[in-house]
Amino acid sequence: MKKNYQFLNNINFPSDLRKVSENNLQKVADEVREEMISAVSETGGHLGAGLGVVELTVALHYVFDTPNDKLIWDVGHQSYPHKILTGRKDKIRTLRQGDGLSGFTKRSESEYDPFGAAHSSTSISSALGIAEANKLENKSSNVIAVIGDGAISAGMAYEAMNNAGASKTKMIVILNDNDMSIAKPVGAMRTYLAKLFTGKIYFSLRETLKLITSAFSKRFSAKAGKAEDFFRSAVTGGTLFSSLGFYYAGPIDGHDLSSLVPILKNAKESRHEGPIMIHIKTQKGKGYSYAEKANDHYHGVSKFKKDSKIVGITAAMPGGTGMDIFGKEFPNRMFDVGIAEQHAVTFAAGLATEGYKPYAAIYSTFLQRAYDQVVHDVAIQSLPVRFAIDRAGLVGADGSTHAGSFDITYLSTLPNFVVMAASDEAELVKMINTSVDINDRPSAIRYPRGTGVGVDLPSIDEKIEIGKGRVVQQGTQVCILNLGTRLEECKLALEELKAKGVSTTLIDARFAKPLDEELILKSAKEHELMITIEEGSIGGFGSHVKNLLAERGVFDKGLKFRSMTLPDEFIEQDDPKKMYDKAGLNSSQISKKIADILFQKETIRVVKN
Ligand SMILES: Cc1ncc(C[n+]2csc(CCOP(=O)(O)OP(=O)(O)O)c2C)c(N)n1
Repeated sequence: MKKNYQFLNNINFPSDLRKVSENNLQKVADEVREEMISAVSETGGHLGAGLGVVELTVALHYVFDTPNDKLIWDVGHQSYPHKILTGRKDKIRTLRQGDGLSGFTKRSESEYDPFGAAHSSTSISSALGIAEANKLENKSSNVIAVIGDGAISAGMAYEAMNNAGASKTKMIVILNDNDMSIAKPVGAMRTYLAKLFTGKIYFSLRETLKLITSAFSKRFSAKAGKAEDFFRSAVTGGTLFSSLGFYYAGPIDGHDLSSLVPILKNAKESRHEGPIMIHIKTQKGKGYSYAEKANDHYHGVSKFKKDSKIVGITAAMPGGTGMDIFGKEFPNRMFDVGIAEQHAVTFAAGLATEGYKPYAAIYSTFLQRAYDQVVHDVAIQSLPVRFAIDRAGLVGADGSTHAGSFDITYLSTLPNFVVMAASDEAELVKMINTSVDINDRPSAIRYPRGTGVGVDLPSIDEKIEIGKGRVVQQGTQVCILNLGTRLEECKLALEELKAKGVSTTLIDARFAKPLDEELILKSAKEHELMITIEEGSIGGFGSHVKNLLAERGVFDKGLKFRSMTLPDEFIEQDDPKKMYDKAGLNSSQISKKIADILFQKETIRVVKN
């Protein structure tokens, strides 16, 4: 820590926090907020979400016996104050850096993170699992899930509430309602929560508190029977959650520790058998004027302008995917469906059946959640949904949970799919132009995070032939078959190899599916060594090429062949270049691998299991 704090200096763990008198908790919260702003100004990361839950974090650790009581943060992007209070304040300036703290919750990082996250809407399911395990073990510890109004819009949260509501298992869900997601949250749930908020009770807190307090007590419940139910819904609203089987209380001011602490104590001491939901209202970015005001920033280029059948779909990431720009121009043709990737895909499939040309812009990592929808609703029916797959490959500070490692593998294995990977921004434009005309089957274009290499962009009419790669440079000895943006590294490797007297062909494969069989087989015949390179896991492009060559008997004739993929491990957050170094996919590693094979420095290692 950079500063001397009156309270925070002496607080390393929640057990220290619990020694502070209740009157001083706001001062602790103020110090946590100050420390968090100062740390994030150095490290970058999610500022607004954490600032909104500072008081909640203090109250939760004050009231509950963490880590025995299990506290689960949905997504985990708001967990920086939690990290400060749970033994990690001295490392808080390493957030999202190589070897530093993760920007999300992580089991391996702390016993105060009982369930890791980064993708949204998993907290209620995991909390219920832990609560059921406690019940089986006759443990009385508490389980608390904190979920935002954005994250609760996802199907998985409802699946969990449906299950929890029907069970007689005690768990506490805190609904953190700040009327914000990354962008504005969307959908009927948002309207519903707003209605609860505008109900008369929010400002008559004392009264509400009294009623909730009595409603939680066994004595009151036993006596009051139906009257209790009546009071609860009359005063606190929340009929939807009540109907799902939750004991609903709120909304209450999530920045007011004098209401948070007693409500949480009540919930903790309640003998209520079944899930409890406490709905709090907070302000995202609280205490930092820039973050309070900050809107999602814009990036990306939209080229889908001419064709009125083109529609855009995003799952709560309009800014991150660039769909906001399309949406500004064509508001009735852009759909933000909320954090609901599964729904987004099947919704796009529905649009496709009616002759529309849906572009579902979803990060590679988040599309994982919708795999059955991709297979069952899109691929099997061969519907022309276009997947714009952002954040392909390693992503840097967000680490392994956000890496786009698997899409080549999970999409290229599906019949009917066209799978493209852009090697630079000009190629990306051509691929998007090409995809407009793919009307009989699904297609996907993957591209990484970040800026392009600075090449001129082609016109909107420039297209490529499906299943055709391009030769970037012709050589004689080695053939590099590259898929995606490692192309620049391959070009550097080429120079390094040239210096060693190796003549290399470089191919931009463009397609993982369908493969350019003609070019690949011809090149296999003409070179001594073929090597594939991709920013994806094992089982992707390289495997398909290998399979083709094996089936056509090319190896029988003695071709040397290797694949360079991401390694079979999850790579932790770091600077992207360093991550690719760890993955062994930078230029010097490519040229070394090739030279070692050609000059026979590789030995065959046999590993005993
Ligand atoms: C499956 C999935 N899709 C998208 C995201 C990207 N994402 C991270 S945080 C977030 C918004 C969460 O909103 P909310 O739950 O209201 O929390 P807040 O940030 O407002 O505290 C989104 C969409 C994600 N983490 N997981």
